[in-house]
Amino acid sequence: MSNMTQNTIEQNGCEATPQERHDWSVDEILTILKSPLDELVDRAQGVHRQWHEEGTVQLASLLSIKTGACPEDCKYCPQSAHYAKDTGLEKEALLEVDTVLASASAAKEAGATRFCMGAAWREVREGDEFNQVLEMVSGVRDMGLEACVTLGMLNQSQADQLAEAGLTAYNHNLDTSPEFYGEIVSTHSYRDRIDTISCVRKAGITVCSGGIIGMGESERDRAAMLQVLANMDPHPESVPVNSLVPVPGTPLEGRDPVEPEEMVRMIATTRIVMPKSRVRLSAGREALPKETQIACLKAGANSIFYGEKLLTTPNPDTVQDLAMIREAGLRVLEADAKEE
Ligand code: SAM
Ligand code: DTB
Ligand code: SF4
Repeated sequence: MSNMTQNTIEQNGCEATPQERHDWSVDEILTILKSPLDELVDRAQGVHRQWHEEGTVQLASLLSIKTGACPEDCKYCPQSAHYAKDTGLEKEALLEVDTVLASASAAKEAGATRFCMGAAWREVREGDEFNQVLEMVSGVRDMGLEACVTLGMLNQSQADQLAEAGLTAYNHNLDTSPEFYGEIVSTHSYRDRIDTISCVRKAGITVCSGGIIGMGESERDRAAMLQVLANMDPHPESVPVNSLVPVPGTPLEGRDPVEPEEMVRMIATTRIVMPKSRVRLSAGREALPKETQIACLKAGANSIFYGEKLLTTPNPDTVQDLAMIREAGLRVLEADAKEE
């Protein structure tokens, strides 16, 4: 351990996370999640400073490259065909490669360093559409951006082809605890999610995996999801923490909104148990006061989705986001200043 790291640990007391652990128990994580808010945030800030001295926030832009008509029944998701007659979401074909690359270029112009492409697929199927996605990935990489895709389940050969195309990261969220998953999705299993993540890892692509709070899960479920993620070795390089966007027409439309404090708690706990990962303050920012978002950035979030749309729902204004980052005393991560 360097002297500097040792000093930082001493300054922050014994609660720092001196090294990454992969043996967390659910109870340990739950205790952290439920600890007094000041203590929790202090501890997360200490860990954050210890591992991310640079104080930067990554801007990741999102684009839905294939929208709607997904055969899966994820109860939070506006893109599921099961709820289409109630959400009114129109099905769209896969976007053209040029259209996607124009959007990536605009995101880069606006300051993003990562470009994430989402398809409402249950799973990847090889063929013309997958080949077009491979072209999108290499085109985005050629622009000097990190490329992430989220395409549902995949097998090893498909993961290897994405790696070959230069993919930086694959997003596949666990979304909640193993115990609660069946309440939210019945058309695929938690095991399926883990298997896809293993293929991504074996292909040498970085893993982006996190979840959603506010779906009716307990605090123990939140801790249990973090346990599964934190006990992966290595940890997912990026961990999106979404709060439910309760889209009218989905079965979860009537859920109580997530209290701002719960988001701060979830971000802080994620930072403590996965000290090195990029923790992304993800969906749900439209409903979060700016002060809460700043509290999340200070408690360990170091990435946001940037751009006025997520996949199908709105996201905050970019000018306001840049002002918020400045107000938090942080700066935007620049293209060639990667420190992952
Ligand atoms: N079909 C792929 C899959 O399920 O992995 C990729 C697309 S899916 C829309 C990606 C993620 O978006 C989900 O795992 C979930 O975490 C998030 N998401 C979808 N709808 C959401 C909502 N209403 N609120 C918050 N997060 C949501
Ligand atoms: C993630 O964890 N959140 C993003 C991204 N990964 C793909 C998606 C959020 C979607 C929110 C609902 C929508 O806009 O459709
Ligand atoms: Fe939505 Fe993905 Fe579930 Fe399809 S698999 S319903 S796109 S979350």
